Amino acid sequence: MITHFDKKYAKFSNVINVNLEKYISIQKDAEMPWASLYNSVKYSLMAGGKRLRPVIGLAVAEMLDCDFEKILPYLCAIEMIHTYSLIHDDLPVMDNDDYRRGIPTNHKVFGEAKAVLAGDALLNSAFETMLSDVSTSDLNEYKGKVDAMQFIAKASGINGMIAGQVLDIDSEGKKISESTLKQMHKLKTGALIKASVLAPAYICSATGEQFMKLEMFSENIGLAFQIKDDILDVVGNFENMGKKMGGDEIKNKSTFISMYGLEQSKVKLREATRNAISSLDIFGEKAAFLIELTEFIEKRNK
Ligand code: GRG
Repeated sequence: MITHFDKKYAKFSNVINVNLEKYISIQKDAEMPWASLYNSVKYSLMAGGKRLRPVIGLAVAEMLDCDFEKILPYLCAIEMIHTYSLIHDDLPVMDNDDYRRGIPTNHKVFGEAKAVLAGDALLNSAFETMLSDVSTSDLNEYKGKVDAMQFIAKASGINGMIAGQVLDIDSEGKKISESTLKQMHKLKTGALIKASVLAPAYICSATGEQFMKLEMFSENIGLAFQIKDDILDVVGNFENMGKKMGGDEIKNKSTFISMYGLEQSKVKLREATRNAISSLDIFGEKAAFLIELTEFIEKRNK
């Protein structure tokens, strides 16, 4: 049965797809001899994917009564950065995966060199997209947008997602502490999810209290997302996930499953979900869709 939530999620992810297509098309110069790289970029960017991060961002903006047009360049930029990270993570030199989003990984189709460059191009396209919006913005929106952009840069940077990936690589085959595991995920996946919540908070001028609550919310959904991702690597399947499962154990990765086991991981997932939802109390009924999204993160099978 298709629920009201499903319809709204599909509507929001469609808004994102339309805008991603728009922003990435601006970058294409068909006359140029390197235009073929654009096919590689588009192959991964438009391959589907849940669009969870930008959908969360739209839900936050709606809750704050904020115009979607103001935040779309920033949310699409986050999805571009996320896609770049997946392309690079799938490379033989990293996780060496053959499938992603239900289709062969970028390097399987375009070769490793072009996959590296497609990732690089997406990262830069993200910043071009945001900067081109900032440069034409009203002065009264300028500060929030620059703050959002700075947050996104840090979240994906050397002390953010990239740091998390370094910890992930360095922890393979080792026994790591609980705090290192948490820090690794906070950086590797949590930071960009946090940016999806806080970029709209900056741009939509959230109050100090709203900002603080959204920060708590984002940290808890980041944790819930990662615990669920680790659970799905054990119980998920290719049809739903669009990639091979079970890789964490084969690669001897440090995960919530290797640290706590499946049942205890489910308890921790429930706890993080509950904490995320309770940090939305101050928003009252306006938080309804964001609460459903949080429950989706807990219950998803893809
Ligand atoms: C290569 C710099 C660099 C970083 C890679 C985030 C990351 C760091 C790698 C991705 C590896 C991975 C599978 C991490 C687990 C969490 C995660 C990001 C899952 C995929 O995200 P979803 O489920 O994917 O939102 P879709 O395809 O729906 O967008």
